[in-house]
Amino acid sequence: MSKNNPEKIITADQVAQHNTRESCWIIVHGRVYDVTEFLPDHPGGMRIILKYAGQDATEEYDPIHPPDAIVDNLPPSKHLGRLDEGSVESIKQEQRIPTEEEREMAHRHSTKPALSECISLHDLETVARHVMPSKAWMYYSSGADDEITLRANHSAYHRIWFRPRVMRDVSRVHFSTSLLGQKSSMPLYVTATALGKLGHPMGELNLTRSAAKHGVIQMIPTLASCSFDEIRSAALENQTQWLQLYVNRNRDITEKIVRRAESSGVKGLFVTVDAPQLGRREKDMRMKFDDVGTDEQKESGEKIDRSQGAARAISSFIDPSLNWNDMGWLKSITNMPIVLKGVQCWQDAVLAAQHGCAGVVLSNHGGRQLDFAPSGVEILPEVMSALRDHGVSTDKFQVFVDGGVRRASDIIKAVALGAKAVGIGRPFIYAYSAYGEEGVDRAMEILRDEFEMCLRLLGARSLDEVTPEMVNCSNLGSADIPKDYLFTGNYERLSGLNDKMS
Ligand code: 173
Repeated sequence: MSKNNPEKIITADQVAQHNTRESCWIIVHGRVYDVTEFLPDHPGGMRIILKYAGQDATEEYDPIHPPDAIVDNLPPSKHLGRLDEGSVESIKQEQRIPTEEEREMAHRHSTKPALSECISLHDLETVARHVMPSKAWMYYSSGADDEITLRANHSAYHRIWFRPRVMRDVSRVHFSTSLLGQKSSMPLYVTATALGKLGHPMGELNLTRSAAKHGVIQMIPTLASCSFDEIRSAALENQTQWLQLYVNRNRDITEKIVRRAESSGVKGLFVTVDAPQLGRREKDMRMKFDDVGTDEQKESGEKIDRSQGAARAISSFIDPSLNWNDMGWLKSITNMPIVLKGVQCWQDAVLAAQHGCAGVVLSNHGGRQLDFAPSGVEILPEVMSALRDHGVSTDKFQVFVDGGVRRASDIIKAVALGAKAVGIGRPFIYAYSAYGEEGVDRAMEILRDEFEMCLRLLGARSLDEVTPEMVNCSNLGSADIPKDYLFTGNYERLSGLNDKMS
């Protein structure tokens, strides 16, 4: 809501006159804002706003910002008033000439395979890649640097083989569990991923609604496209949600977020600790580069480094000074169990336990942060044994893993090695980017089917019976390093006589 001049009605024509660098008004959600002075400070660059100068910027704004961001970031004097409803249509119609990419995407959506044809998470991902706007695909799919960790996250699971047991009565199998004291129908949760509306207009709500139907816990991201309140209100009364937290340089803001989450019924706090600075995701950076233009920015005196990429540009609020001494403060502002998300070696897992955390997520942020950080499942055995050696009860202190999971068999491998559950991020986003909420439902059903089959064939009736003896992980830690496509591509091209630069 506009805090200043709430009554003032402004026509689309009036807004349209302020379409320059010198006087730039935009419309977001039916409100008119003067962003002229804010232009140089916009974390995503100036040019993207100028593209909408004098116009309705809601469609561009929505996927990247929580609904209140503009209200909170502009001083009240820049909240000019409400757009005259009657003039909205003409301005919208003018804008609604679909771009070539939009037309192509609409065509791809209308000709994509029926959802029932998707029988694995890979299928959903394939369709998503085909139908998603390239900006969204590049943002979600990108990993840091050469993306070696991104690929290692998945391939690490291939180095773990099963040691199945037979001749057990597996007529009934069940795989429900308890995560931080909350029921979960499967040993998995929907992990936090930012900017959910890039893939689908309902954004994170697709995940909330599907998770409710399937008894799965959802971790709400700090940087969701939907607001925290929207995501909480979409949840059913007894549905469990956790909060993923980026600690802000301004601790008061963080404290407010945490207290609000706890009082609204959130059941766990997952503090991201692997992102004091955001990694270089080059696919995403290239996209942003196209969007914000080139030299013009320099000439216009813009402060922002345009080579950032969507995520990096909006991450400057994250506090890189966060350290173990802050644990006391964190514990003092909440009674929720605190889990550190992004632990990458056993020493830090032990420290987390010693600092009173309820658990850790062994994670490298989906391969988006430090390239050559090990995959979570790769370090799981050494983490479990170090925790035991340090007298930590691994019943009370729960170890989670995320990154690279595409099958229930992957999850069962992690459970066998001591993980309580596994976080799944990209596959669910791809599922809804392709098919909306039903896509997530389908992904959940596929995983459920896979669990049932896999447990039977492994000879385990419940997760308690999935023990370390049921996997052979002697190949973990071996030198199976994914290919470096960027490097190899250069040399293959140079050596080929017929190669031409395209
Ligand atoms: O991985 C991410 O993209 C991410 O966590 C993030 C962080 C800051 C801003 C946007 C996304």
